[in-house]
Amino acid sequence: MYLSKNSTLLFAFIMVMSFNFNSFSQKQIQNINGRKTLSLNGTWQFIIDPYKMGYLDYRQKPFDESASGKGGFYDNITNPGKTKRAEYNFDFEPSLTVPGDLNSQYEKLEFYEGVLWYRRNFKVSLKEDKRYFIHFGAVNYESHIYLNGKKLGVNKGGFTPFQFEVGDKLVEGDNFLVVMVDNTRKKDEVPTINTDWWNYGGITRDVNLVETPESFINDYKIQLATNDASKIKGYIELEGSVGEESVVLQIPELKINQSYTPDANGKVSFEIPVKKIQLWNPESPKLYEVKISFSQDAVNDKIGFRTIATEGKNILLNGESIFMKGIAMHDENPLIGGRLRSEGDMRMMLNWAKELGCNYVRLAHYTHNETMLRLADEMGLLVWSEVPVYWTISWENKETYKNAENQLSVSIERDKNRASIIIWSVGNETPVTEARNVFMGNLVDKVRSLDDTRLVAAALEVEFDGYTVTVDDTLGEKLDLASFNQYGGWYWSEPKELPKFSFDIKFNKPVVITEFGGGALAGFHADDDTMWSEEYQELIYINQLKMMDKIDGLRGITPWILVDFKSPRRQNPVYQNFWNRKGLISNTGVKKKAYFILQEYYRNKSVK
Ligand code: GCB
Repeated sequence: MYLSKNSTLLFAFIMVMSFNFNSFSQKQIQNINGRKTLSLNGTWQFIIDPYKMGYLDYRQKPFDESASGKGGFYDNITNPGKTKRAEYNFDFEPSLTVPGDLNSQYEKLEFYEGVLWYRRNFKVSLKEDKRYFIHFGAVNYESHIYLNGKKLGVNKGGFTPFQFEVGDKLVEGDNFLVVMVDNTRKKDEVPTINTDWWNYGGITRDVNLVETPESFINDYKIQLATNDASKIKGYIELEGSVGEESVVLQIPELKINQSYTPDANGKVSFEIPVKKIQLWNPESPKLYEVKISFSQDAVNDKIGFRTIATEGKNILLNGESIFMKGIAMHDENPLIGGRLRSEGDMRMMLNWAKELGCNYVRLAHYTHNETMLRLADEMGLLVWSEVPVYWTISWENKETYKNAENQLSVSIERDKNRASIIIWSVGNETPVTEARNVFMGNLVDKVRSLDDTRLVAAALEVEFDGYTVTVDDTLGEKLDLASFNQYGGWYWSEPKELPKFSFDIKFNKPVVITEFGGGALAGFHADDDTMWSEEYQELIYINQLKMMDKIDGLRGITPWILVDFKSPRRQNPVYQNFWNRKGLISNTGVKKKAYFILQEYYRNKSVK
């Protein structure tokens, strides 16, 4: 085929656009850990590239947008050995452990925000009748993926999974996977440049090579019908050509064993009446073994069944009003100052929450690891799940919206079978403007179109006038909860003034306080008038809890926050040293005085 210069450029352009498109919209395989996988976790060589020389030529033009898609440094990295003038060589470079952010693994990377290349060699033995996918649990923030020197695509968004089908690019025996990751903060991205958490970059979650049959079970949703415990409702989607075969759904303990014939698109939808079902709840988090199969493929899952709804000022879990004893947390292991890496790390966090007396956690401010949600299912913790629409997003920018919507949709797609998740949050502390109302209002509509079995909320802000705190953000009208952050005793007023405050909440909805708290350095003791002392934080908790108990319709709280967490905004050299000290537990695992105040409150608080 002859290509003119223009058509070559056009071709290159289409290739680049299609990379973006692919990674932004490719449907995820449900339940990756239930599939046949080769883990690509472990040791990856890395090259720091602060000038992005592996990607941009000396005129700042991306090599992969040039007509040939080739260039010296780029080739050296993505396809080593192809050029003589080698200024990069993975073989002699140190390594990073995957999963794990890059900042916590080397001192010189602690503050790094920029481009870094990863490489991992692996061996496969290919089977004729199989399909192969490379699946990333999350890479922060923008990543370009290359397999054996060929570009698979680009992904944006640091907390959600993505995948590529790679059968045509894998070779028998030795293969190598290269990832360019860039965690540079940018104004129009999600999140934007300004956050109060560490911008941990890199391949932070699992990488897997997934092997499936030619036709396979791609996706399924198996949950109770909306607020109706008398039937299980859902769908199964097959990928590939399946013809007239039947798909079998089994939940042995419920004596469910149903066969369905998929429609022309490989989809079956069902509603199955159930009588004696043990509903999932925090006291008894019953999970049922679920098996889906057809002639070529089978997958198992553990799924809990519960309903969630609101009625006036009540939150009804399985039809009964509940008080949610919660705590907020980041996806960070305080003991290393880095992202949570293993199931053990995640259990430590959730065990701390259980010990505090919680039945509920707010997983702030972005999508957490899938394993975290599976543990919450198993341990009996209700979950608030959020997307990083945080503070000042570029509300007017259409690409920013698309990106936020994509992160939200992928998160719902991944976690829709988790009984623990009862609330999808579309953002945190966003300033009220017309453009923001449209942006976030559209996100609310999007959630409702994808999942009508859960509540939709956002952490709103309050206004205060004298001793009155008002909640009347118009976005609240579209939400299921009157949910907001308030920092009485810390950012406004002194802890001892708290008893004078009262709330004016304009919505007849359940009130959920998504944040309150204050900072304390563990081990620093003084009187309760001295900021940063454990006693000051303790008084905030004593007075906040008394104040909030007077709120009509208070149905849950998630104080900020379970453990101290790293933040570049928190620089006080005596008390903070780059840690936000609002934790009830320190970064060395020491429980502060306020921890025991909240624990006592939860012990005495009825869940009804
Ligand atoms: C907030 C934010 C949270 C911050 C916290 C603080 O309102 O939602 O991300 O870390 O305040 O410590 O100021």
